[in-house]
Amino acid sequence: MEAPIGVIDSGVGGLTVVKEMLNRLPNEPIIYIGDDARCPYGPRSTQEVRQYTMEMASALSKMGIKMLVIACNTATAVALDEIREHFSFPVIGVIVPGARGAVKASETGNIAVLGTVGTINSGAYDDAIHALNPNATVYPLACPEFVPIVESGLYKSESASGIVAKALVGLAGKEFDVAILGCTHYPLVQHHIQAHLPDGVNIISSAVETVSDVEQMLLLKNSKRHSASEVAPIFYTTGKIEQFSPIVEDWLLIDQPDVRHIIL
Ligand code: I24
Ligand code: DGL
Repeated sequence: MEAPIGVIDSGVGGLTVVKEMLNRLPNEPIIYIGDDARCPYGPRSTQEVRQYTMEMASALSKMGIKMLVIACNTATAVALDEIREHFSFPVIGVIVPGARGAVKASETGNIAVLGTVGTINSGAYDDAIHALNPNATVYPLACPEFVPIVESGLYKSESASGIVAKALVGLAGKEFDVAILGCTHYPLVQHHIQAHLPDGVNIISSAVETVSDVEQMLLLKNSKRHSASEVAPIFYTTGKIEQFSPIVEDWLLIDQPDVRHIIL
């Protein structure tokens, strides 16, 4: 099928999911919308996040997509069900895949979840984990400091390590063998997170796990694209093209990416 897969996010963070998709499903065309003008979603109200997510999904629906991936954890946490009910194409969020990866990887059933305030307050990861393993114990931790560390570029410096260490004190004394990176940005501070978690804790990235679900859904719906030529992804931003493009170039290693402005 030639129709593209739509991917939406509060900004550029969803490019962590796109990166996995380009690696593992290189023949699938992608249309991405990043709502940079209203990023971050993490501190916003449920109602705002639902409305913004619906606006992005509607824009992609009009362009014609065969599937939608909500790459943003905060948007998935509060808007997935509503978006699913509203459209006829399959909709995949990042939370169930992340939860499944964690439940599979955990021997003890004790799982830490790191995310934005919106994601953690929604309880969506707790629900998804308990649906898969009713005996699981979940330790949720909101880490509102982490998105700003990445977006300021501070994640590359050693001072980020201290900020991460301080946040993770919230898990002190808890016993868990798996931690979920329940936010698009956290793979960029994964080394700092790993360094300040107890030895042997396995880190699961929802971005990585999600692509398995996308692939499965393509097979289930028999909607995998057959031609083997690669199609360049199209990126829309509600923000500034000249701020979005360098991040795409840097992160996805695409020269002169097709980045366009969109008003929602
Ligand atoms: N990373 C993210 N957001 C940013 C950033 C970053 N600036 C530097 N890096 N800025 O998210 C957000 C501000 N908006 C304004 C509107 O236009 C878009 C940007 C994480 C991205 C994860 C893929 C650091 C950085 C980078 C390149 C690649 C990855 C990365 F410069 F983290
Ligand atoms: N994309 C968001 C998430 O995965 C992080 C950035 C934001 O707060 O908007 O939760």
